[in-house]
Amino acid sequence: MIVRTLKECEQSERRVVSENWESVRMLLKDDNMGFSFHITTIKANTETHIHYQNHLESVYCMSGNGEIQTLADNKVYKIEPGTLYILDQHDDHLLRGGSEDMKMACVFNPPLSGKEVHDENGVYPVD
Ligand code: 9YT
Repeated sequence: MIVRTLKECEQSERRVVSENWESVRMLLKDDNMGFSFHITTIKANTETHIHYQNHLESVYCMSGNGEIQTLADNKVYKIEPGTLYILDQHDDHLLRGGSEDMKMACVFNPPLSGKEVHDENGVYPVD
């Protein structure tokens, strides 16, 4: 069994900081679980274009507020504590932080290896 705390992961290379978000990747590909698990903070008043063409992701909001807009149909969905969004169609989207930072729990399949940051199209490469 493996046990890790958010605090110890935050103080390691598992914490990846980007302009609009930061993410603590607590469980990664090399753990051989078939998925990765991250605690991600989306900064308030930001907009990020994301399109995970090579990954499926589910995201659960624990605190804060924001919204997600799917670009295929321009629908906008409010995100608040208790909301889970599931990108089952590799959905191209805009993720917006609202008036407060959003704390999210994210699961990726296939798992991230840990070093990924979005490219200019909001994509992570296949590992
Ligand atoms: C919700 C989302 O995808 N945010 C971007 C960061 C991502 N969760 C990651 O790389 O950990």
